[in-house]
Amino acid sequence: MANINVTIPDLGGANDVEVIELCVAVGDTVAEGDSLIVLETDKASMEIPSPHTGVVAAIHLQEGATCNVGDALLDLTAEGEENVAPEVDQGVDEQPSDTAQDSVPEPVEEVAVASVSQTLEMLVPDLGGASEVEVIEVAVAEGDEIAEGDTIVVVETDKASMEIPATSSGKLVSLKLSEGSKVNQGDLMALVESVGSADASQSTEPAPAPVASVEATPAAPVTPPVAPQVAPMQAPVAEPSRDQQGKIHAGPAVRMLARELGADLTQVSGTGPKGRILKEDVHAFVKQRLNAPVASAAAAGSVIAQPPAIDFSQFGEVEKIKMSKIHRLTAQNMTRSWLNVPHVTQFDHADITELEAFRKGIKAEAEQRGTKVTPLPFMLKACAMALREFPQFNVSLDNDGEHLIQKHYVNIGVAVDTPAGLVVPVLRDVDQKSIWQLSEEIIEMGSKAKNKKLMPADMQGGCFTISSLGSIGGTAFTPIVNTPEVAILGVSKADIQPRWDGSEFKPRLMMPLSLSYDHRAINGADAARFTAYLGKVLSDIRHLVM
Ligand code: CAO
Repeated sequence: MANINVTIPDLGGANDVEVIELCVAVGDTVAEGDSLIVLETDKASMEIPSPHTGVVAAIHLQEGATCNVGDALLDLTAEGEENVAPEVDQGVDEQPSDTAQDSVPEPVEEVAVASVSQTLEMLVPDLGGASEVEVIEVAVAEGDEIAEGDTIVVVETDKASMEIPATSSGKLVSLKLSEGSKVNQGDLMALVESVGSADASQSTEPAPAPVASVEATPAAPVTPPVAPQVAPMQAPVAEPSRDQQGKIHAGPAVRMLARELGADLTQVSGTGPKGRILKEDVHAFVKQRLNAPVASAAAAGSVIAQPPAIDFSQFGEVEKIKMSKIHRLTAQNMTRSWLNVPHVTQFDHADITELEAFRKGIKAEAEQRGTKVTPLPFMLKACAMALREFPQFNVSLDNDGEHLIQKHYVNIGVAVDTPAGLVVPVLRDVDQKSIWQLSEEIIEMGSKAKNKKLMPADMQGGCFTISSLGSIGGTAFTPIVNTPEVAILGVSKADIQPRWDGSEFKPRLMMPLSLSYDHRAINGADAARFTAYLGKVLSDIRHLVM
């Protein structure tokens, strides 16, 4: 008989992680791999599997307790084994032992034994909460020698396509994904044989996820499963940011069920202890969603007929081209916003003559700093100030239809046109950043967008969006509100125009502004004040430092 002290494994750097479920009791017989407890961090819930078969002799953690790596979890009594010490470090300098490995729930790599060669598992990294993400391209083949940073696959989420790079170098011995596969965080992508590494304890795992059963907390989907013919929006899309939603309390089985049914857990009310979401809650939510829109749409008589299908080949040669996923989802998002949000667009001009002179004056300094300053960072800064001045623009409509969610942070998205489609990376805390910082971030985000390097987190948490067509042309346009935000600023090309100064016409550089807003949240007078304020700040950028 042997006593095995099972400890908490590496939790991917998370501290004070909550025990949300005990899966065993004292006296239970557990098999290797059986779940012992379920932990929940801000980002994921995870089951800790048993490293051994045995009988639970004592449990050291209770539901609701918090724990850290190395904490005593429970004691197992196993037959025919020596006493087993808690987990020890598995570096190459240590002599790896079965017992040491046994206290780790599920190793993410095969630790090299008296050698520096190892087979490493490459897992799908954090996809910003997105699940069932489609692999649209596989960039490597089995047998390839790959270097750290090489693209392994390209995946496409609701918001962007992105390349997933190799996290170490070596020979790709097995590829576990193919084009069209649907992947989640933690899925096995590939096995890589790394020979001659100086440090065999180094893992290629992108995020040091403790076990294979880690489930990313699903963020609110960008596109909920709503047909374009929905009734007037009674439940606006939840802000896809975990910060605003708070933690979702649900076990892995509930999360899996929600994924299978396409239910957005951020919108499900939990009836379990401490508001925990149960399977019944997911079923009730889905049932309600299946009934409600049909009934209300029909009642409102607002079902919109699809245009009839037309065979265009009768008029000439045609070609059927598949839309990219981003393109399809952008189309759905635009339709949903256009149909649900009562849009109004306020047009105005900002006199940027002095701003432009200042911008030209700092061109040399910008070059020295290795950056470039366009009018956009000034627009961002001015909008951030306007959002502070007019907080009614920095809200989202709550799902209950009775509240507004007032945001006290100022994150602004910038629409970027890429060959793969329209994406909106979000710049954080714009009100706290300098023009230099914003210029650098715009360039970085624009380049990431065009090179498919944006991660979902880069596109979440926006309060307001700027869509700038200023480098292209046009005098005005009517941008569509990027729900759940309530306003978007369209910027067109600045042009010299004659302005009357009271005694004569003067040539002034005028930048056209087109502010579209959700008339449920904002009234017309506020919109006119907002653009007038932008005009004031941009015409005399000393206001930007006030
Ligand atoms: N009026 C006049 N000129 C403008 C201007 C404006 N409103 N906005 C930008 N410009 C000028 C810039 O000053 C720059 O000229 P200089 O080199 O002489 O200074 C030139 O246009 C090009 O600017 P840019 O596009 O490189 O940089 P930006 O900061 O304006 O935009 C980014 C950055 C990432 C938004 C841009 O690269 C991009 O992708 N633009 C596409 C716009 C788009 O797709 N919008 C979405 C439409 S939504 O359907």
